Amino acid sequence: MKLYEFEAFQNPRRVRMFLAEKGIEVEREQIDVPAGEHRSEENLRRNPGAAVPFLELDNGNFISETIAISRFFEETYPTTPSLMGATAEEKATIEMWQRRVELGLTQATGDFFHHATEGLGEVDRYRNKEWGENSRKQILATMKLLDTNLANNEFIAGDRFSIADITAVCAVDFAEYLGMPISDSHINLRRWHETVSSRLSAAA
Ligand SMILES: N[C@@H](CCC(=O)N[C@@H](CS)C(=O)NCC(=O)O)C(=O)O
Repeated sequence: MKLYEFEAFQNPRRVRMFLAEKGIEVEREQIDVPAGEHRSEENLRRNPGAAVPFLELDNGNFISETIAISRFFEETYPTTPSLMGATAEEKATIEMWQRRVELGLTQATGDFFHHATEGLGEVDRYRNKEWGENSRKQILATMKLLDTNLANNEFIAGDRFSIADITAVCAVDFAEYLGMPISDSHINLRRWHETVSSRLSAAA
């Protein structure tokens, strides 16, 4: 099994954090995304979505999409800590928050990066500045939503650490890199960020 990734980016970090929380070790290979290596013929065959991360299984098949890769490990290693929920309600609640965070922060920070900044430079030349700036609004609104939610919950999907926290901390850190740090007024989000960032997996 091998994980193809590019260390600096948020989606590969989500998978590394997920694996670290579960104590699973997987061989990794770097794909030079800023150089466009993810768009080579060979890598497009492995992941037609032209992105990292993607996982090569021992049977030669490939799985891409961070959430699908995480699901594979969640199901394959059932005795490791569950990060995607145990009961029907837990699973649905985690998925609800994971989805909100993925659309409102992961996707929006990606759009901001590609459209409001130089993004991947020559590798990806299409820019729509207006769309980039619209993403900023979405990022700030999602941070506010999370702050409100965290007033009554220790973690994003309730009282247990889950994949929703992993998705969120990776996106919040990327937002900070893009010049959108957590607002001083968001005291609940700040408290949560400090707690989650102090986990060993956050450095994976
Ligand atoms: N929906 C995909 C998104 C993956 C993604 O966008 N990865 C970024 C790195 S964080 C990438 O490889 N971007 C390449 C590009 O935009 O050309 C997932 O969840 O894994």
